Amino acid sequence: MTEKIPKVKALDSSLAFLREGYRFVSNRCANLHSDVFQARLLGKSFFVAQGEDAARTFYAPERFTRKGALPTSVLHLLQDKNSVATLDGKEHHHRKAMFMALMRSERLELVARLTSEELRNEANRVVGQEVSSHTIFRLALGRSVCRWAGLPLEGAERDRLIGQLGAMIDNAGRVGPPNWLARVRRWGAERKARRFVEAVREGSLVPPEGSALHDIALHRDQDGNLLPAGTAAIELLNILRPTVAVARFATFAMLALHQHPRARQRVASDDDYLQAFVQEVRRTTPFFPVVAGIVRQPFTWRGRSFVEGERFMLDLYGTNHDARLWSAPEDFQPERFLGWGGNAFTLIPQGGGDHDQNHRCAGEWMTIALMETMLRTMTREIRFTVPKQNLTVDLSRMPALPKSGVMIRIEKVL
Ligand code: HEM
Ligand code: MYR
Repeated sequence: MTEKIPKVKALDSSLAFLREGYRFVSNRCANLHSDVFQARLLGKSFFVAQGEDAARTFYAPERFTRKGALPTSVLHLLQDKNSVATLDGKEHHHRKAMFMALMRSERLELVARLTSEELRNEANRVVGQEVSSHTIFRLALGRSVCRWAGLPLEGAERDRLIGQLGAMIDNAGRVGPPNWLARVRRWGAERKARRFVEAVREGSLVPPEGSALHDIALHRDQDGNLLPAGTAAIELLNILRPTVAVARFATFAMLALHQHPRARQRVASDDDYLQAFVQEVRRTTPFFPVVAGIVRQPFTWRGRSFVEGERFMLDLYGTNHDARLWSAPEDFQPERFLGWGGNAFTLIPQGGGDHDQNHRCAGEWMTIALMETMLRTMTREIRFTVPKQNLTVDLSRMPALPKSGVMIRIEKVL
C-alpha cells in the first residue's frame, strides 16, 4: 500500500527543532497524524520518523551511512571524524569489535566497583553539605573511568579532564560560541589522550592488559596497522566522555527516587525492581534525542522507494514515549519492566538493533551496570535528604537536566 508521506510546510525547521527540542518530532507527528514526515533541517530534506516500525527500518544492517549525517557542531564534540560512529561495513565491524571486547562482564564488574568506591569517597568529602547530584556523579564516574581505562592521571589534572569531557556533553546541542568554546576544551582532552596513546606505543607507559588505553592504543585495523594516533585518541575519548555522561541518567534517577518515595524504598531492597527502575529511567530521560543517517543501500518502506543519498532521522525520545508501545508513556512506572522480554526496537535511548552489526551504543551494558551500582550505593549506603528546589526539566534544552541539577544534602555514608 502506498501512503503519501506528509511534508512539513515550513521552509526550514531547524529553529523549530532547537526551540521545541525533544518534542519537535512528536509535535509534528501529532499534527500530521503520521509517524513519519518530511521536513527541511539545516537546508536539507529529511524523512523524520518515530516508533518501532521506523526503528526497524532505520536499524536494518548496512542500510544507512552515518558519514555526513550529523551537523558538524554535534559531530566534533561527540564522535568526531574517523571514529567508529562514522564507519561503514567491514571497517565498522572490526572497530566496533574492539569496543565490544571492553564490555566483558569482568570489566563491567570492575568499573562498577570503582564507581561505587569513588562515589562513596566523594560523598564522604561533602558530608553535611548541600551538593548537586550531577556534579558528584560526574566526578565519581570520571575518576573511576580514568582508573578503569588505565590512565595515569590524578588530582587536579584528572579533574580538569573530567571538566573537558563534561563540556563536550553540555554543549553538544548548542550552536555558536558555547559550542566553539567546548571544542577548544575538547582539543585539550584530545592532546592528553594522544600523549597517552603515544606513550603506550613507545613503551614508556604500560597500562593493564584489557584496559581501554591498552586495547585502543595497540588496536590493529584489518590490514594489521595501528590506528593513526589522533584516531586512537578520539576513540579513547569515546569511552571516557560517554561514561561521564552517565551522570545525567543517574541524576534523572535521583529525580525519580525523590518523586516516587515508594519506588525508592523498593529500589533499596529489591534488585529485580532496581533493574526495572534503571530501564524506566533510561526510557523516560530526555538525553540523546534523535539519530540520523543517509541511505546507502536503497530500500522500500511504506510503499516508497528510498534511494541513495536520502536522509532519515529516527526519533529516539519519541519512540521511548510512543503510546503505541508504552501504556501511559509519560508516567514513570518501573513495574512495566518487571519480566520484560526485551525488544531492540522499542526501548532505544542508546540506539536500536544489534550492537555488533549496527551503530547501537557500545556502552549500553556499561551504562546499565553503572546506573545500577550508583543507585545501589545511593539508596543503600548513603543517607541523603532533598532540599526544596526547582526541579523543572526544560524539554527544549538538549541535553536536558533538572534545573537545579538535583541538589541533595548528604547526611551520612554508611
Ligand atoms: C553510540 C547514547 C553511554 C560508547 C551511541 C549512540 C547513542 C548513544 C544514541 C548512537 C546510536 C546510533 O548511532 O544508532 C548513549 C547514551 C549514553 C551512552 C544516552 C548514556 C550516557 C555510552 C558509554 C559508552 C558509549 C558509557 C562507552 C563506555 C558509545 C560508542 C558509540 C556509541 C563507542 C558508537 C557506536 C557505533 O557507532 O557503532 N551512544 N551512550 N556510550 N556509544 Fe553511547
Ligand atoms: C556521548 O557522550 O556520546 C553520550 C551522550 C551525549 C548526548 C548528548 C546529546 C546532545 C544532543 C545533541 C542534539 C543532536 C541533534 C542531531
